[in-house]
Amino acid sequence: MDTEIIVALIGVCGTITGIVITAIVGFVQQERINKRNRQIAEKDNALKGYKLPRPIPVKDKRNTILLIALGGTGKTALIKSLFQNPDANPEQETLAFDIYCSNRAGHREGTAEHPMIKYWFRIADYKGQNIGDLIRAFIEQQRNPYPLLAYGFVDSLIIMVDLVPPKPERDSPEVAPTNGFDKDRVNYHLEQWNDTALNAIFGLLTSELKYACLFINKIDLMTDRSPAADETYKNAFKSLSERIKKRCGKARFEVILGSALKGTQVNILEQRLMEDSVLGSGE
Ligand SMILES: Nc1nc2c(ncn2[C@@H]2O[C@H](COP(=O)(O)OP(=O)(O)OP(=O)(O)O)[C@@H](O)[C@H]2O)c(=O)[nH]1
Ligand SMILES: [Mg+2]
Repeated sequence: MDTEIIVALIGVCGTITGIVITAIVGFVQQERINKRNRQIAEKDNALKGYKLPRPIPVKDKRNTILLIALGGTGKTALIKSLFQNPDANPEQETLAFDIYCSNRAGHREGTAEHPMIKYWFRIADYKGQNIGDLIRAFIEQQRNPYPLLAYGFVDSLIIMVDLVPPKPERDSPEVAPTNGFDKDRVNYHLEQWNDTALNAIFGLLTSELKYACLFINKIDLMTDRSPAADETYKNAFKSLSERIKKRCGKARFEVILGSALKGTQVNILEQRLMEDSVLGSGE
């Protein structure tokens, strides 16, 4: 064979080998980069899981609610009434709160012209008497992947008070209806939900809060339900409602006079919770 042809063939072979080696090196490098990116994305997702609430489908709506009240005010009765389930059981029990989960079908934006969607309610029933326990349990929650009560994702706050103290023992006779509220009980709520306590509660919330409510319970025990009497019940808690309102920022705030046991005005609360739900992001 001609020397020139041999040289040319060697040259072509060299070029092809060079191209193949470059392609292999490029491929290996790209694979390394892809692997690294995958690892970063996995880590990111894992970290997100520590910050985001449990995912729900994009077309559904969610409302995560913090419910706080002194012992015997009627929190558990309210949850049962809201969920229309006498046996509502908490999905998660913690030191300071039980978290109840419930789904409800309803019109989007709350009115009939909108299509039906699924609402996901999660209610944390604060069972402690000590706000320190509440804060500790809230922080503990954040250590769970996809916490049920994720910081930055509490949409609603219900502070519940009552007009009459609970019966002293579970088997004591039912409290009878009365003409006028119990001043000592009202003062006890006002003392307990002072500025310091409210600051601690609102410290757990962010500007994501959409709705806050002061639910004045046990209205069924008031024999006088004239508009003037209703006004006096609301006025008894005026200083507390003002303290809450001033901390609400852009969130809607209202006072509801109702009865968790009889279901009075619970439908209004439920309507608000649907209206102030947020769309799922399918995280
Ligand atoms: N008459 C009347 N009684 C109520 C109402 N809501 C709750 N109760 C009664 O008040 C008592 C306490 O109610 P719960 O729902 O257990 O109160 P709670 O806030 O969950 O109490 P703890 O779990 O001890 O913190 C029970 O005997 C209820 O039947 C109400 O609207 N009207
Ligand atoms: Mg309870």
